Amino acid sequence: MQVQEISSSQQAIELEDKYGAHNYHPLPVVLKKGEGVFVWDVEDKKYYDFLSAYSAVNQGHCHPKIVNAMIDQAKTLTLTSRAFYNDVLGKYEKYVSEYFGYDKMLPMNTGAEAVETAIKICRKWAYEKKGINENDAQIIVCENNFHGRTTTVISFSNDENARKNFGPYTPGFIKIAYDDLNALDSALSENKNVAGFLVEPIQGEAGVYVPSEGYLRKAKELCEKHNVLFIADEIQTGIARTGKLLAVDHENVKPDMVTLGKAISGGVYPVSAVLANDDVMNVIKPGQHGSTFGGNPVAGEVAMAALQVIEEEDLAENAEELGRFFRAEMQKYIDDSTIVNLVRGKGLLNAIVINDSEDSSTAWDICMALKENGLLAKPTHGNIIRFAPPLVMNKEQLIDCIEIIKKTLQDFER
Ligand code: IF1
Repeated sequence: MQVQEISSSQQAIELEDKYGAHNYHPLPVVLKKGEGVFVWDVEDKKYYDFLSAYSAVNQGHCHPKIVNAMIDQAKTLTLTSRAFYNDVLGKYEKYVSEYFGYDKMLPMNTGAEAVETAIKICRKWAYEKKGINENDAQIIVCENNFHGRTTTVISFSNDENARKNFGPYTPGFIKIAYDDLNALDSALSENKNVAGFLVEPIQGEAGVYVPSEGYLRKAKELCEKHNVLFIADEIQTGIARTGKLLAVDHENVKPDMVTLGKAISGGVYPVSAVLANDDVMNVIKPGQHGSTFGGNPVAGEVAMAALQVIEEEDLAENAEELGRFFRAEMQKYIDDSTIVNLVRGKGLLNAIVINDSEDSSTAWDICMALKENGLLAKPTHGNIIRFAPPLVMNKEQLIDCIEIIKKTLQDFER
């Protein structure tokens, strides 16, 4: 069976259209190489990557330390399954647990799997520790959440595109407004079967919504008051993206459970994890949860290398500093703009809001123009463009990118 050679972007696009499910609508650019903050298309055009694979390549594309960790382990032992022990998993679990300050971690592969795992642990804790009657557990979630695309997770989504015609839906979730402590307090007071509160410290897909100062801390306090687990989904906001190791660190909040994914592997390999202390994690007994690839030796070596890079290259500090600079520079542009309403974000997770309707093509058109000018970004919802470069970007490169963004936006000014 011959493997098709790709000689043009158009050819690659046509192959995906013919042979691949149409579950995405990508920007029409076909990438063949990535290095640090740069990617190249099939025709060798170079771009700044301002999406970072949705915050998975925080350490930059193909970071040598991470790739070499994968290569070395892949040549040694790739997968044992959990039917047997191996000489990587224990040190991986120790490294990650201590890195984030928890007693234990449960290794999985994708972000959605980590969220599903956290939901299962939360429910089991509710029945076996809190004393809620079996099958009565409720988990509070926020409007406009994004936690993955499995059937249970989309059951509590309010994005019709992600949810419609995938029913029947998993019960046991209460939706409240994001960044609304009164709504959380009411939900906790009115429902005696609440097991957990699952929340994104910043709502990424919804459009990089940064909650009010103190929201996360007060939400955690309310959860403590009602003996409810505070579960932070840091799959997109974690691993230094917002200028701290975890976004909850901005408010010194210690969640009862944390889900991690994406940049825990630097975008080199699918790795995710759930963190918790023994009083929660130990509700899981042998044979009650897992996956074939969860915690495999390659994942372990890749994740340890990826986390070392975050520390060694001070990427959280860099994200904090460059993020402030980015928002300040964009604000100067916005002050005189007729099309950009605002810029918001934390660290190097930012977005601009275009003053057009959600269903307008303006944000998409701007991203197409940015592509022509050598910078790749993508709208989240109609009129919002997310800007999230790899955290290894330096100030000179960021200045170059800001000039590209300003020049591109200028062409859309009315
Ligand atoms: C897509 C964005 C979406 C996540 C949070 C769990 C997951 C994600 C906070 C699931 C995944 C990805 C999925 C990808 C686009 C991207 C994304 F917000 F990052 F932009 F969709 F909202 N929790 N986010 O952000 O992790 O199973 O994907 O490993 O599905 O289109 P996953």
